[in-house]
Amino acid sequence: MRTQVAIIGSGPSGLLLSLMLAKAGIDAIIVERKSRDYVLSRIRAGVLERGSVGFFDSVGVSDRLHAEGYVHEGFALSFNGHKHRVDLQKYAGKTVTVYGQTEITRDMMDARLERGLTTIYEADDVAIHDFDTANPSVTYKKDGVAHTINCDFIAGCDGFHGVCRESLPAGSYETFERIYPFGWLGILSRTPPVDHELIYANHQDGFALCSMRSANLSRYYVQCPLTDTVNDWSDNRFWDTLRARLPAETAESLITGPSIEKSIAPLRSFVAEPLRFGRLFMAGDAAHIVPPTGAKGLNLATGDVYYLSQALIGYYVDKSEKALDTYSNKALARIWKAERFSWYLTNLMHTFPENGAFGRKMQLAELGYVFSSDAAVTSIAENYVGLPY
Ligand code: FAS
Ligand code: PHB
Repeated sequence: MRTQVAIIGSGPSGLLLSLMLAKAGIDAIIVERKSRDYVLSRIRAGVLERGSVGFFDSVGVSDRLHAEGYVHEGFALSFNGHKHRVDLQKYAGKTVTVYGQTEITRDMMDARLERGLTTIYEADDVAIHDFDTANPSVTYKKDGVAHTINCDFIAGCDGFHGVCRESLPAGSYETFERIYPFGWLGILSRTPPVDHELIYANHQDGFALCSMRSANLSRYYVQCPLTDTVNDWSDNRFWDTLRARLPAETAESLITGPSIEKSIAPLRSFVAEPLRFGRLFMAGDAAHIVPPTGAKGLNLATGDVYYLSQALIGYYVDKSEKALDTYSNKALARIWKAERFSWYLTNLMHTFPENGAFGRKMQLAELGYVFSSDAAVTSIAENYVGLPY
């Protein structure tokens, strides 16, 4: 097989990149190790920046997003028993859209199918080769049969545990990492959301987040020890813990129900630099991870893919390698700003017993300052809606 761009991974990064390239007439094949259904079974992000929505608009996959997504003009941070709203429209002049990653992934998969674009699902032993030459290739096995894809470029969109980063020569990249000493226990429940907007709760017992997917599908999270497993958390224990961390008025209106999904995700900040290795370009979680506190993971991935698609279009359409040469630095400049915001909000909203009583006082002082200063709340708002590309 031959294609112009071989994309490893059928998550949001790989799917959006392939659609942006197809729109420019550039051929790409996606190689995905899991099945379509498995990819769609993963419950992940929930908030889309205006910029991400614009990218989905640009490749014609946003009809359901606009029909079923929720446009939010603000969100709340709660602390000391009270909610404090961050007015995104007032302080950043933009909104965000609540629409599950699962749904936009489904929309992009369906669009690729309708447009006759090739995805190899359930590909085993995926490997990348000769990306330091002008003739890279990807090999894989499908139903036990070996295949090779010859290509001009490889896009590493295979997430944090993918094959691309582990295929890089030792010493060819540098990593920067912060692993947080807790996880997020998340549940889905077929219950009406407790509020019309998201609530991020700072509480002495731990962080909590109230989010949603639809008028009758809620997504909730509580900070939990990394040593916990979902078996340690009955639904009743989850609901009691969530209630205890919310302002009383909110806790009283919480409607609970059986969990239909329950999982614990570890939190880390991670960046691998650079993003380019000859004809291999890294994008999305394959290159960086943010703690979900700032709702940046998926939105950073779309930003990378926008820059990378523009660079590849520059190569094929304008016969220029200039944007390929600047891709890594350009994407990293935006990545690090999102890493900072996600790290900042994670440190502000979670309990860190190791920081002691003084650390707790600093959190509450920072929160008090944020809601007494237009400059401070503007900073949070403009980062939450997404910084310019
Ligand atoms: P993905 O990890 O989504 O996709 C990579 C794809 O590559 C996968 O389909 C994988 O199967 C495939 N792959 C891996 N290795 C391969 C190989 N060797 N060969 C072929 N294919 C391979 N972000 C938020 O904004 N909010 C959240 O609440 C949030 N929650 C998250 C919870 C969890 C448990 C995780 C892991 C992430 C969460 N994220 C969240 C971040 C998440 O949304 C990512 O930012 C987003 O999925 C990034 O998309 P991709 O870069 O496409 O990576
Ligand atoms: C979610 O709805 O899953 C969600 C929303 C906002 C976040 C993280 C997760 O910051």
